Amino acid sequence: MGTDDAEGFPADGEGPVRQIELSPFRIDPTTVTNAQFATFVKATGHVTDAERFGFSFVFDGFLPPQLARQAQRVQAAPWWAVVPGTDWRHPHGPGSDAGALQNHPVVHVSWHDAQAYCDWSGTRLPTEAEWEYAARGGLEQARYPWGDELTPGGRHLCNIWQGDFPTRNTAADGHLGTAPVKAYRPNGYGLYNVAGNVWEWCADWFSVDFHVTGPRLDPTGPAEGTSRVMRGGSHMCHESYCNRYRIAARSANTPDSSAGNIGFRVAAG
Ligand SMILES: [Ca+2]
Ligand SMILES: [Ca+2]
Ligand SMILES: [Cu+2]
Repeated sequence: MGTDDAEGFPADGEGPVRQIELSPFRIDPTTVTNAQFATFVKATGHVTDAERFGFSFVFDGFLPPQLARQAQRVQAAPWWAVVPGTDWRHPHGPGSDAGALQNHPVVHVSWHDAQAYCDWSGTRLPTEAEWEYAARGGLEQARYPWGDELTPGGRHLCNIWQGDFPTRNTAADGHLGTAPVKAYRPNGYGLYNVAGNVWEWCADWFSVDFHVTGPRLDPTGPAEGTSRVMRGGSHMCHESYCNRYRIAARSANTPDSSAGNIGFRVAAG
């Protein structure tokens, strides 16, 4: 687990490379889809954090011009627009519709929403160590789930950003925003889109250094924290800005946060 890759971000706590032992577990080949999340909401009446707060974060390139002009921005990352009326059913703001995206990952779901889905479905979020073990697909210390080269033979194997971030997305990989959860070929363990498409919530609290001296057997992360781990990168990741589609890359967000590039996959056992 972990990396000392020269292309990595040591400040994120990607290293050191360490030996981890995990008990057997199961993990879903795909992230949870809009169709699956709709079944959950229908059964439980669950109201997501984005719906309670009345807004979520949308990449401004997906907004109609008028909404994009009006929207408040995240100062440090102005391509993120704060858009009222955005939620998992309306992923690109009010007036948009996830109806045509049934087999795409559900987005605008917080860590709490993901937990609620797990409670209902008798599953759980993977620990960060489980996620990484599964995402590696049996390869040892490879940079990506399929090897060390991003586009072997010029072929795109995951959904990230091509062009100039954040102004021009050529979608050379076939997808401007999210892709269907089974797009591209799976890794050695049969998991789809661990790299790119959407960030995936993990169970652990985030820390940049807890793991350095932390448990090596079934690690579950620190006992407390302010943000939850997200792994895998998303359709908005570009090598010029954030190459966190590498398998060892890490990120985090507060557990009530949601955005158009964050989803989750479930585990069990
Ligand atoms: Ca793409
Ligand atoms: Ca992913
Ligand atoms: Cu990124």
